[in-house]
Amino acid sequence: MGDDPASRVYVNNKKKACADLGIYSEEYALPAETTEEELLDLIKTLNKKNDISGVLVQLPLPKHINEKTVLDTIDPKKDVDAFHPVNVGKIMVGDFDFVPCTPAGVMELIKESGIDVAGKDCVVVGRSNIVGKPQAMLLLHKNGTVTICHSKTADLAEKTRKADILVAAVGIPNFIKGDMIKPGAVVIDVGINRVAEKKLVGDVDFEEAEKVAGAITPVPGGVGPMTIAMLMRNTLKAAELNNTKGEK
Ligand code: L34
Repeated sequence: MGDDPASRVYVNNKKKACADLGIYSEEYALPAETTEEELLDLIKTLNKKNDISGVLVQLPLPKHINEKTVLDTIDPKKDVDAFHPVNVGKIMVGDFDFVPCTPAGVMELIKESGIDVAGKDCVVVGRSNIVGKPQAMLLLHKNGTVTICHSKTADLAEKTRKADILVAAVGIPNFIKGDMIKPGAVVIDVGINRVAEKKLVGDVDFEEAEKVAGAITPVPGGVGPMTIAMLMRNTLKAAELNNTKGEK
């Protein structure tokens, strides 16, 4: 909803991933002036539609829309973002169908790189409901020792320097400098900051960090594409859960 240029790019990437995989998708690009009631009505319609397995409302939403009300309206069984409180609670308990796409993508990168989280000091910088909090929980489920840092954290660098696995999700360009990283650490950059017309940078100062880190993700081409891959996985899961493939 609205005309956020970054959202336009992300949603296009999601539609393309669906098309590439043969997943049917519908897009509703609502104008910024749409009322909350109209948006909620559309979600309720899609909740009921049998040929739709997953519903995702791309964030951010315009200011006059209550984000929480919107996310609460999505049927938890179709909630491929895992933002509904029911799914958030399931993640906390460790028994979940859907995993939020960005933190899930980070976990997949770690796993596919052959990195064992168990016993490692994991530091997550950022505490958003969408990334930081669920990220910490997923690392904890893999037996990491997890610290969540945020804007009020005292002596942040002292904490990040202890991290074997460092996840940066603050939304500040080049925030994590080389001297905040433990030599050999795994550094995962969730940030996508537009600093100039077509220039994207992460939350990690890549040039400095790559000299210190043992493994590091780039921006673009790191966590972003993984977010989309995990959305596809959640959508497949949703199709299985909802049995919306026409089978009885
Ligand atoms: N509801 N809102 C909802 N679910 C989400 O999972 C998201 N997110 C975040 C923003 N709002 C959301 C995304 O989809 C961030 N995000 C996202 C998705 C895709 C990419 C980045 C963020 C992506 O494709 N990144 C490319 C570069 C794209 C570009 O050129 O801007 C990359 O290589 O990082």
